[in-house]
Amino acid sequence: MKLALLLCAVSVGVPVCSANLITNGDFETNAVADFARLDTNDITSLPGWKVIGSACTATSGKCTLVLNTIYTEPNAIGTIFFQSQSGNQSIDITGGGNTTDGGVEQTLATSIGTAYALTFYLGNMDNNASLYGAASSVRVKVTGQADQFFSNNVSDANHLNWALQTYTFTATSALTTIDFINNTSATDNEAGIDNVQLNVASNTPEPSTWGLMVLGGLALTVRRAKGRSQPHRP
Ligand SMILES: [Ca+2]
Ligand SMILES: [Ca+2]
Repeated sequence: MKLALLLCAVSVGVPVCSANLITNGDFETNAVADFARLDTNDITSLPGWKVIGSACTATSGKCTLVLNTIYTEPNAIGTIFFQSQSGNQSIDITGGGNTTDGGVEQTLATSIGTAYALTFYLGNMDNNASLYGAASSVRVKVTGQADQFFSNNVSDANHLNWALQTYTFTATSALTTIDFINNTSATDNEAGIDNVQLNVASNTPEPSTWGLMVLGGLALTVRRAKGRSQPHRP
């Protein structure tokens, strides 16, 4: 514990120890029993996030679903499982069925010229399941940046496959909005998002370098302490 605290204290501002800037990036706030359908412009159901989408408002499926990790569905291949990547909840930005342009967004303070690392997990349901036969795809829209597209086409039998996605950008505004917008084929009803994190990524040594520096400093301190505690030889 003491070493961990020291690492944090020494490496303030580096990704390995900086705080996640995203609010409720794990979608755990406000527990749902099995799942919940969220409509566009909802800013209360998922604290920190605003539900977005235009086409999805005209359907009963809503824009984004919150899924408890226990949620399952019967399917032609047997029961399929929508386990979270982290914690007890994830979201599905295809909404109910596939409402084509659902998603969520969050606006947060950023420093112009600073590089940030955005990471998240993208969930794909087994492509062998009926209604889930395509890759899960998301369009990430960040203020001042070109749109980024991420896709996961890996199938785990009857379960979600969660794949880590990363994107580094340099902020161009004091306020940055990050959108996760469904880009999944209408033939597939799941695009999972979980464990969203944003950390400062600029002008810092690699985490491994920080670790070596700290351990080197500790070794030096220990050697000096030992030198002081040893009795003088006659
Ligand atoms: Ca979660
Ligand atoms: Ca799929």
